[in-house]
This record gives sequence, C-alpha cells and structure tokens, in this order.
Amino acid sequence: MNIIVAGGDGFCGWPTALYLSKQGHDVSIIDNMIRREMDNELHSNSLTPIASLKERVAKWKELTGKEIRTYEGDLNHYDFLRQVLMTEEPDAFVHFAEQRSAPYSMIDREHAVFTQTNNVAGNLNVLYGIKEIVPDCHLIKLGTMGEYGTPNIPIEEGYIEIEHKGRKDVLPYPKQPGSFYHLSKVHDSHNITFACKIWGIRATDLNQGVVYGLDTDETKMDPILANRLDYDGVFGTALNRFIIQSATGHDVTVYGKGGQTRGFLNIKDTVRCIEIAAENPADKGEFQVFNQFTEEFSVGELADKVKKVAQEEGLTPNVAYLDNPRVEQEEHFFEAVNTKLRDLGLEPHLLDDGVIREILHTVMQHNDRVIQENVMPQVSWK
Ligand code: NAD
Ligand code: USQ
Repeated sequence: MNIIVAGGDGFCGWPTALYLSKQGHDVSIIDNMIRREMDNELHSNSLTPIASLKERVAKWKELTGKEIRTYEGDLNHYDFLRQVLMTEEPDAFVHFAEQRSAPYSMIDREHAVFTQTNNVAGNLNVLYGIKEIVPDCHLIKLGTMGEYGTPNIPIEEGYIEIEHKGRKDVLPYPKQPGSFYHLSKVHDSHNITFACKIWGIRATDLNQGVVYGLDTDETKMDPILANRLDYDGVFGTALNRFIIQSATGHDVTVYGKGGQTRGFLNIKDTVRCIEIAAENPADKGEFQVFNQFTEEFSVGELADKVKKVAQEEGLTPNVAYLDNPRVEQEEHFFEAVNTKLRDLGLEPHLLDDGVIREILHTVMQHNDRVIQENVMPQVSWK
C-alpha cells in the first residue's frame, strides 16, 4: 500500500513510519517540524538525542535499502497538502499530525486557540483533500481515549445503544473531554463522522490511550533512528515521566489522589495497531472507531510499579502526591471496551517489571540530558 504518515517525525509517527516501511509498504512522511520548535519554545528537549528527519530517513535507506519520502509542510497549507496527495495518491493516510499535549493547550488563550486551529482545521483540510483528490483513500485518524472522559458507566468503542422513551438507537458515545486538546479530538471526530456521511469517505478513528516506552525493533537498529522521549511537565506522559523521574532522583509526581485511571499501551503496540487499521479499511461512508489501548492502570498504581523496579535497580525513588494542577476526577469508575483491535489480531505487549526495567535502562544512558526545572508541572487548568 502507499501510505502517508502525517506527523511522521513525532513520537508515535516515526516508529510507525519505520514499521510500515519494514512491512513492505511504500511510505512517505508529512511533518512541519513544529514539535521540535515547541521544544525551543518550552526550553525543553527530548531525553534521547534525535537526528534530523533527513538524517533519519537516509540512515533507514542505508540500513534497509528502503526509501521513505519526506514532505516538510503544514496540513493547514492546503496547496501543499493537495500537492502531496496528487503526487503520492495514497491508499491510506495515517494522521498523527496534531498538537497533542493537554497541558500545552491549557497554558493560555493563545495556546488553546493554536491547538484547536492546528488540529481541527488541519484535519478538515485532510478531509477535503481526500474528497477532492483521493476519494478512496482510507483516513486512519489518531483520536484519544480522553474524548470519552470518565463516565460512571462502561465506555464502548465509539457507539452506544440507547433506549429512550420506548425507542432505541445506536448513537455516538457521549464525550466529556478534560482539556482544550482533548476537546479538539472530539471536534475532529464530529467532522469526520459528518464527512463520511455526506461524501462517502472511509475513516477509522483510533481512540488511543496513553503510550509508554520509546523503542521498537526498528528504532533500536541505530542511534540515528532513535525515537524522541518526552519527560517535561508539558509533553511528558504519566508512565514515561515516572520512570525518568526515578532514574534522575526526582520525586515521582502523582497528581492529586492518584486514582485517575486511563488506558495505556506500549509504543510497540501503537505501530501494530496502525498496521491492523490499514489492513482493515472502513467501508465507503463508514466511520469505524477502535479503542486503542491494552491495559488500564491508575497513576498511583503505576507510580508503585515504577518504584518497585527502581528500588530493585539500586535507586531510591520517592512517590510524591502533588496538588493536582488539572481539574479531573481523582477517584472514579473506569472500564473501557477494547476488543476490536484484539479481534483483528493485536497481540499486546503487556506491562511487567521487565518492560519497566528495559525503559529505565535506556533512560539511564541519557540522564545527563534532563533539564530538572522542566520536570515539575507548571500549567494549571484553573
Ligand atoms: P508528537 O507531538 O510527538 O508528534 C506529532 C507530530 O506532528 C510532530 O512531529 C509535529 O511536528 C507534527 N505536526 C503537528 N501539527 C502539524 C501540522 N499542522 N502539520 C504537519 N505536521 C504537524 O505527538 P505523538 O505523541 O506522536 O502523538 C501523535 C498523535 O497521536 C497525536 O494526534 C496525538 O493526539 C495522538 N495520541 C498520542 C498519545 C501519546 O501518548 N503520545 C496517546 C493518544 C493519542
Ligand atoms: N499525571 C500524573 N502525574 C504526571 C503526569 C500525569 O499524575 O506527572 C496524571 C494526569 O493528571 C492524568 C493522567 O496522569 O490524570 C494522564 O496524564 P498524561 O499527561 O499522561 O496524559 P494526557 O494528558 O491524558 O495525554 C496523553 C497524551 C495525549 C493522549 C492522551 C491519551 O499526551 O496526546 O491523547 O494521553 S488519554 O489519556 O487516554 O486521553
């Protein structure tokens, strides 16, 4: 298949592009490098040193003989996007290219407006581009489990059957997101649903949980292929942050009571889920929704798991329960269905001590790159 990976320079996109290329697909990347600019804006960095996209794809070609074409540009520049779609004529468009940090979207008005403009308008351009140029192309869109929020009933995969006043219907599952970023994903889902209905576009929304780890078989082939790893209070996510904090002698930062429960998955499963979605395109006009996570944990539970492994490695981690900078439920019911990707062949890499230990060892090679002032959360929801 010809597959475009938009956001292919990012944390999920880069390993996905490599994996799809290894599997024999003809892969190209779109990215405007804004994530690298955000590091400069936040005076932050990836824990792992990362090569430029040009160096990355050149190394991949040298090692495997496989070419990944790159297009540097913004999905919000429609002429650029049209040109890429006309050149590549993709069978699938994997869309990772959004501002993905909840704290970044909550910094202030400008960052909220940027997040929603970048994400919602960018995705709308992709929908128009597919309609206009490649109407059969399958849109594989990264959504988030956080679109659903934390309702007091089980979360279904995209849709729920409701009986009301004696009548029944299957309706989109209610959305109660917890940040302007998560809201942007809900707006995207609505726009895609509508575009499928009116133009017959085929789309799959992957409501992904929090991703942990950094390596896949491909990124480990050479230091130039290394993936980025975020640890700062804006872009770092729960489990990866906890591991890096224990490796560098920083308190493990559990926000509030720590009962916040989310779906999690290993980056090794992210890349496979994208392949499964590509192999199982939605029908024309269908908006297919998969919940993309493998296990549920509370953040308090994750902190304890990391603490145990870190102690076994001779470290002295301390779990600190901080005032929660976010507005969210800290103790709640959480039970989400995630059977569709499993039924289509996903064999999850589950979280155990060995997995935590492996990430910890990688992290410890780069401890000196941590900018300590960036580790504590500084963005408040209020
Ligand atoms: P990331 O920030 O590392 O990568 C996103 C990439 O998209 C970056 O390289 C950035 O430069 C690019 N980009 C952003 N806006 C763009 C635009 N307008 N035009 C072109 N390129 C643009 O993020 P990630 O962690 O790889 O996440 C990828 C996707 O997966 C996001 O949509 C995110 O919402 C979703 N997701 C991520 C996680 C996670 O834990 N990382 C979990 C669930 C869902
Ligand atoms: N949390 C802590 N301590 C930390 C960091 C986070 O307790 O140091 C808590 C947060 O308060 C929250 C939970 O951990 O309750 C998850 O936070 P996170 O920063 O790990 O993840 P989140 O903000 O939800 O966003 C990440 C990605 C986003 C993706 C989302 C999937 O950045 O792109 O959409 O995970 S999900 O959470 O399922 O919506």
